[in-house]
Parts: sequence; C-alpha cells; structure tokens
Amino acid sequence: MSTVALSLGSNLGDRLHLIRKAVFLIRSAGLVVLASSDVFETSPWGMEDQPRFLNACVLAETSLSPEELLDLLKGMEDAIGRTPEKRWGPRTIDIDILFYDGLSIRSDRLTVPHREMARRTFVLLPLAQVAPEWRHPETGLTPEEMFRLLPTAEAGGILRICTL
Ligand code: PH2
Ligand code: MG
Ligand code: MG
Repeated sequence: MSTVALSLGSNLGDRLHLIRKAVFLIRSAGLVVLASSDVFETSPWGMEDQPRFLNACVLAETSLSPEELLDLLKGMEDAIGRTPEKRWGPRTIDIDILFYDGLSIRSDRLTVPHREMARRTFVLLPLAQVAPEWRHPETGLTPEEMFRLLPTAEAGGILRICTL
C-alpha cells in the first residue's frame, strides 16, 4: 500500500458539489481516504482573470501504481464533466497527485511531487492539514515550511469555507 495526497480544485459550476463528487468517486474506486482537509476559497493563481476556486486535499491509501492512479483520476475528471481547457484556466474539476509516498517521479506524463506545489498557497494550506509530517523528497521541507517561504502577499486571498 502507498500513501498519496491528492489536490482537488474547481472554479466552474457548483464547485462544492463537484469537489465532493470527486471524493465520492475516489472512495468508490477503492482508495481508502485517511484524512480530508477543509475546503478553502482561493484567489486564482497563474491566470488571474477567472472565477475564484474552491480547493481541498485528501490523503489516501492505494495499491495502484502512480501511472495507474493518474489514469484513474483522469477518468474521474472526464466522468465529472471536465472538458479540455487552457493551462491554468477555469475548470469544473481538477484532481492532481501532490505526492506518492516519498517518490520523485519525472516521466512524460507525470511529475511527482507536483511541480508547482511549493509556489501555491491553495495547495500548501490544505496539504498541511492532512500531511503535516510529510517532507518533500527533494527539498526536505514540510508543507508548512514551504508555506512560510512564500512571499507574504501570496498568503492572502484564501478563506476557509467548510469541512469536506
Ligand atoms: N488551478 C490551476 C490554476 N490556478 N488557482 C487556484 N486558486 N486554485 C487552483 O486549483 C488552480 C489555480 C490549474 O490547475
Ligand atoms: Mg492543477
Ligand atoms: Mg490537473
């Protein structure tokens, strides 16, 4: 069994419903959810002219390989109704692998840990709730340590909404 952290994001449609639907599909596929973060409303990052996101994280156990997990999550995004969109642009649902145990993976399809994680408040705050002890395999930093290294301006624009 491996432990993985997944990031959930939505900024189109009924955002909370879509995020909860994603967690329902994750459980239905046999992943064992060990912890789930709160849901946060966050300012759009990367491309600012788009609606605000809801973001959350789950920590889960799986026997799938990283590539199998990626395929499963892509299938869930399709099932929930995601259509191809611009990089960093609006989306009904985004499910990303943040980490897979302590592995560093760089293949054509997959970069694990998630390559932008250390720059994203909307990833680090929920991740710190579900995996405070985890350390990035390349930097040795915990989510909270990465968060503290961000410019203070980045820490704004994030609001706790509810539990997942
Ligand atoms: N996802 C993106 C681009 N920008 N900004 C926020 N706040 N939350 C996201 O989930 C997000 C984003 C592309 O995956
Ligand atoms: Mg993403
Ligand atoms: Mg994605």
